[in-house]
Parts: sequence; structure tokens; C-alpha cells
Amino acid sequence: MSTAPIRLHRFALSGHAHRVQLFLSLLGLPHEIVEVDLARGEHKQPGFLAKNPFGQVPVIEDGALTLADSNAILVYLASRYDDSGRWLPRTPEGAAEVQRWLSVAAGQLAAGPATARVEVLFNRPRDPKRHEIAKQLFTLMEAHLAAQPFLAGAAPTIADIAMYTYTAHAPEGGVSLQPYPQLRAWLARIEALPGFVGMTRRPDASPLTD
Ligand SMILES: N[C@@H](CCC(=O)N[C@@H](CS)C(=O)NCC(=O)O)C(=O)O
Repeated sequence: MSTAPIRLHRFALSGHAHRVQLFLSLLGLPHEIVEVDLARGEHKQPGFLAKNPFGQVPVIEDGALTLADSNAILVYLASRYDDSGRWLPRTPEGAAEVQRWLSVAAGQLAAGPATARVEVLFNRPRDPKRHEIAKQLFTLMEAHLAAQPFLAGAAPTIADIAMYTYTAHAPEGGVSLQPYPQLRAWLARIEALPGFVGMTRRPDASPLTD
């Protein structure tokens, strides 16, 4: 384990990178942020590809370890730095329940609200399917969160961290959160956690409350 700050390579508008920044902050881990200029293609240059051959942010460097992929990084940080096991339960059932939501974060959340947001922010062609996926996902989460305060049970875990950013920022992609009061209450519970830090937003972005 290193005593130097963890370096987070990120792009300020990347929700995948933000989920890592949020968790570093919630854990109170010293870290420094290295901006990767996606607009100028820095992530496809040899220096960055040496850290992540997939050419994507986020990447962390923790001492001798270089690690890419937001969900892999959440698992690493929880396993290494959270002695309580609170953020990534160690029971087979608890760990599996968290993994279920990490899969949703890499699946429906990325394909639905996250991609709808990218289409708007970067002026790309709009695919209505993104909104259909988002609505299906948020309807399911609304019912799930009516029965329990956090995605994997009574306490926050990395499942919530992985799912937070692109849900909170869905209105930037034209996906309203108004029909989902349980979802909005869950977002507020995460935002109330000590150490919470939000994602940078473009000054011209649409409001998060819609
Ligand atoms: N599975 C990856 C996805 C990361 C990802 O999609 N990063 C985007 C920014 S949000 C990126 O770097 N895109 C640039 C590219 O793919 O060329 C993770 O969870 O970290």
C-alpha cells in the first residue's frame, strides 16, 4: 500500500470518472486529479494507452498499481481501504447483490441515460432507444427503492456509488426524474453522505431538477 496520494486520471464530464472521485472522497482517501483531454484525443496517445489499452477514463495509479475501469476501481478501493467491509459486503449474498448493480451500471445505465446524455452534451444523433432503456431502468429502480433505502439493502455500498452519477445527471440527456420520487429520495440520501462531491457540470447544461 502506498502513502502517496492516489492519482485519478479523469475527464471532468465523465460520470464513470466521477463515480471514482466520489468514492475516493467518501473514503477520505488523499488523491490528486489528472485531467485527460478527451476532446484533443489524449486518451488515444501512447502515454495514456500504456495505462489503459482501452483508451478510456477513469484510470487510477496507487503506488505501483495502475488500474482502469470504474467498477473495478470501486471494488479495489473498497477491498483495500474499507476495513469495515461496509461498502463491499464480504458475505456471498451481500457481495453478489452489489455485483448485480455493478452489472446494471455497466449495462442498462450506460446504454440508457448515460448515452442519452452524451448525445446531448456532444451534439450527436439522438436514438430514442436510449430513453426507452432509461425509463425501464428507472421504473424498476423506483419499485426496488420503495422497499429499501439503498440498492443493496439498508446501508450504502459501491452499488449506489456506481449507479449514482448517471442517474443524477439523466436530465442533462433529456430523461426526466420527476416520475420517480423514490429515486430522487435515494439520490438525496447519497448526496447527504459525509464527503459527498458532485460532478462538474457545463455552465450551459440543462438543470438537474426538471
Ligand atoms: N467500462 C469503462 C467505461 C469508461 C468510459 O466509457 N469512459 C468514457 C468517458 S465516460 C471514455 O473514456 N470514452 C472515450 C472513448 O471511449 O474513446 C469504465 O467503467 O470505466
